[in-house]
Amino acid sequence: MWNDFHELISNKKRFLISSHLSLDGDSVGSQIAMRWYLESLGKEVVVYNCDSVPRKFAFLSGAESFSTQIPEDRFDVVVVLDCSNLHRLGWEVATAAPLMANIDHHRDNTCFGSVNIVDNHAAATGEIIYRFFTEEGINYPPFVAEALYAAILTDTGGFRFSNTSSTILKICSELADRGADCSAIYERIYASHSPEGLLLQSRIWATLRYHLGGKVCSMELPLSLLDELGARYSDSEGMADFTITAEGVEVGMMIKYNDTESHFSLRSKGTIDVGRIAQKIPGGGGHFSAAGCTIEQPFDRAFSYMLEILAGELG
Ligand SMILES: [Mn+2]
Repeated sequence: MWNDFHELISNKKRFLISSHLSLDGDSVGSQIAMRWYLESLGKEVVVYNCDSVPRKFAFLSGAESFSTQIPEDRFDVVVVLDCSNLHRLGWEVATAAPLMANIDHHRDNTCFGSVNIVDNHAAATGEIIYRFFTEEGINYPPFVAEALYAAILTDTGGFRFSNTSSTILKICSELADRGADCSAIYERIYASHSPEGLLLQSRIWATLRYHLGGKVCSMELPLSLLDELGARYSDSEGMADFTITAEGVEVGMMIKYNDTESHFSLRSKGTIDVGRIAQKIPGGGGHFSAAGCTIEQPFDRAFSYMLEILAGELG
């Protein structure tokens, strides 16, 4: 599987790495690891993303060099990580380089690369990169182990989701042996907030409502609240996971909206495939138990449309 990748990168000099909008722990960690790997081969590497690194992942060594300045140069190869389709990148990547590597674990990946390394059984793109390093006998430094650990930690919801297997725990055990500080990483990602960020979360909690006989739970974030409180978009990250924590709830949704569009983060406890539901909306998609889509409608209309879809699914 990696032979094509080796062939793609051999004799190439200039690389661009990029990932999806709203960077998460997996996209940040995977990009740090891939950057280290390519640089260790003597390549020139730029990491560019539309969005900046969320505050809680900024402690990861290597994240400080991520750029949000759209690159004007041409590259030999673009490496796209953790991104199921090019739309999710949020920028026009096609002109940046003639060749593209696509490394991802989303099952709805559209295989848009010149080389596609897509393993939908992997819990995180970080796990795919870990396997690559392990199979090749690559000896990576502690900061890379830390980045890969953060990638897996966050894509398993802090080892809560059903993708938390014994294999994943063994991988994380090795990453800890290689220098990932599990307790410090947990603290930085899950237990550190800005005062404004925590206030924002309290306002989001206050919007919690149940629907369809208690089978659906929702929380909302009007994006104007960010300015009002001086909080950041990334301060709300991870809150969607709480929408499925009440007993009896089968589908949870967190809706972030402005006047013209409404973004839904969907969560499922296991009976409903929210990835399939998100795919009903153009540009939407994701995993069985966690997915997202944007409806280009103001909140009220988008919300009742989504409830209608869910009513059909839940019978
Ligand atoms: Mn991921």
